[in-house]
Amino acid sequence: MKVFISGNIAPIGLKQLEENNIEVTQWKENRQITSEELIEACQNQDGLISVGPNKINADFLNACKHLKVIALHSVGFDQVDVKEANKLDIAIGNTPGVLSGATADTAFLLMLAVSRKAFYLHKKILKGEWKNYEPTPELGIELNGKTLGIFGMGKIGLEMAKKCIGAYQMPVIYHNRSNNEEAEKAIGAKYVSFEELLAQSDVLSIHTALTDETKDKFNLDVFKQMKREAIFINTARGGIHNEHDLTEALEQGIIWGAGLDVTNPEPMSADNPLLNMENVAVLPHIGSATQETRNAMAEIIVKNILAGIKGEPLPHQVN
Ligand code: 8YV
Repeated sequence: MKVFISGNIAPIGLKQLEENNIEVTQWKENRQITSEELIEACQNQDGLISVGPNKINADFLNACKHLKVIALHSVGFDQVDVKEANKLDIAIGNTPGVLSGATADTAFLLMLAVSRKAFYLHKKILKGEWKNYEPTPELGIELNGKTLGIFGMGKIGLEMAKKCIGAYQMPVIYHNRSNNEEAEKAIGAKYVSFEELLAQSDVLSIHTALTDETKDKFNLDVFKQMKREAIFINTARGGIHNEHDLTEALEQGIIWGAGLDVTNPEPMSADNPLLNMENVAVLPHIGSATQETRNAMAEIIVKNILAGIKGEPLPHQVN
C-alpha cells in the first residue's frame, strides 16, 4: 500500500508506517506543495496524509477519486469539501482531542502576552529602545477575576477555560449552537447569547470551526458590541475574524487588544500593521506545535491511514 505525505509528520508516525509495510513518498521541498503538484503526486497512491493548508476541494477529490483515505494533520477540516468526499466514498480522518491542551496553552499565552504588551515591549529591546526606567507608560492590564468569554465551547475551549479559572479565577461565559453540559458541570460555565457574550467578556477567545456560519463573524459591527477594554483571542482559524475590521477596531480603541495564532491569509505579511501594535501579539499558527502533541497527532494519523486503506471505519473520521 502506498501513501503520499504532503509535508512533515513526527518521526514516530513515519516509523509506524514503515513497520506496517506502507510505502511512503514525502514532499520534501521547503515550500507548500501546489494543488497541481498534489494531484500529480497522489496519482498512484492509496492514501494521502495532508499536512498544512492543502485544499482538498472538489477538483482535487475528483482528480484523485482512487484514494481510499485522506488523513489530515489537523483537527480542523475546513479545507475539505466533505460533501464531495462523501459522494466519492473517500474517508477523511482528523486528529481531535490530542491537541486541545497545546492549543489552549497558545490561547492562554497570547492572552497573557497581550495583557502585558509583552511582544511589543520585547521588540523595543531588540530596537535598542530600553533606555531608562519609566514607571507609567505602556502599562498592561491584569486578568484576575476578569470575565472569560468562549466562542465555541468544545474540547479546546474547555481547556482554555480551566487554565483561566486556575490561574486567575475568571468567571466563564460561553456561546455555542447548543449547550455544553459537560462544561457547565465541570467548571460552572454559563451559556449566554452571542450579544451577551460580546457585551460581558473581558477576554473573548475563539475556539470554533471555520464554517459558512462563522466566516468573518468577528467584524467591525461585532467588535463595536464588545467592551473597550476587551482582549480578542483567536487560535482557531483566521477566517473567523475580518482582519481589516480587527485592525480598525484596534486602531480606533474599539477594543483594547488582540492575540492571534491564526491570520488571514497565512502566512501573515511582515508589513502587516497588526505586528507593530502595542496591544497585539501574533504567532505563526503554532497551536498544536509541541513535541508531545505532534507525536500524538502522528500516531492518530497512522491509525486513520491503516484503517482507511483496509476499507474500515477510521478511528477519527469526519465523514
Ligand atoms: C495544524 C491545526 O498545525 O489542528 C488544526 O486544525 O490548525 C493545527 O493543528 C495545522 O493544521 C497544520 O497541519
